[in-house]
Amino acid sequence: MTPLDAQTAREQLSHLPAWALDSERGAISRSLRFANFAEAFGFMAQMALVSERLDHHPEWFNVYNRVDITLTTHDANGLSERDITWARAADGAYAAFTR
Ligand code: H2B
Repeated sequence: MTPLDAQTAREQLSHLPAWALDSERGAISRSLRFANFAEAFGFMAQMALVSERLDHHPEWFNVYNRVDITLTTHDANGLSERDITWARAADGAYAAFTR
């Protein structure tokens, strides 16, 4: 898989302002907060199905109502279009939850 070039990555990320870029690693990350554990885990269950559909999987950490997410494409050794697609889907899913 081909990684995004730096300019394309920056352009794509301008539409994902909540995500922070680690350009050294070629990864983006975002921390989400939910009302409680059930909501956090509901989000994760929803995004687990999306991950299977996209064949793209997050690095994530959950404690109670918090989900920390890092996206990178292991096959590209950096950021790819799939990370952008996943981040967009996550932003959409998260918008449906109340904090
Ligand atoms: N997820 C992520 N984040 N990066 C990958 O390179 C990747 C993946 N590769 N999910 C997929 C699965 C690959 O291992 C399978 C075989 O398609």
